[in-house]
Amino acid sequence: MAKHRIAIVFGSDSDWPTMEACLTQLRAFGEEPFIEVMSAHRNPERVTRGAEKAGFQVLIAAAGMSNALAGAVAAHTPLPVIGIPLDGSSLNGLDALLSTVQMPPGIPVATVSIGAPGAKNAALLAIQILARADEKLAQAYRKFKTDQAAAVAQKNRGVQDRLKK
Ligand code: RP5
Repeated sequence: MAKHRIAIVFGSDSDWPTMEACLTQLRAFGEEPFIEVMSAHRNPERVTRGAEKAGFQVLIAAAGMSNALAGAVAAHTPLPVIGIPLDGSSLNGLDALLSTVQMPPGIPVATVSIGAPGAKNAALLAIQILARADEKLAQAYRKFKTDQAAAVAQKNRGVQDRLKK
């Protein structure tokens, strides 16, 4: 098995506080991703490297402002690309959202929500993709869903108890 099945790239070290949520969620499933800061605009030559040859199965690309990174990565690989729009400007991530999601037909980028929730969901989506060919990971994901549902039930019990008082 390849050392890293998932690669995460993001546009700047200033994105790290948000992207840490992605790493934390992947590690919760025992996945250790490859990580690199690269920019579609500032060092575009890094974006064209052979991700498939490196053994990755899923790529996650995040940037703030104009998130050209996710689309540029998708243009250079047959691998599935998950794009995270980051909140890095006075437009509160709307600019990154539109530039991530509005891909021309033929170059899909699976776009998640803006910022930390999206960073977490990108990790979960990557796990779901890998889990299709990894039963152990699929079981872990089923447990994650069950635990999450139990947590909601617990929250509901708490609210119901407060209503009785
Ligand atoms: C984007 O521009 C980065 O992803 C970051 O969100 C934003 C600002 O980058 P820095 O100026 O902090 O390097 O490319």
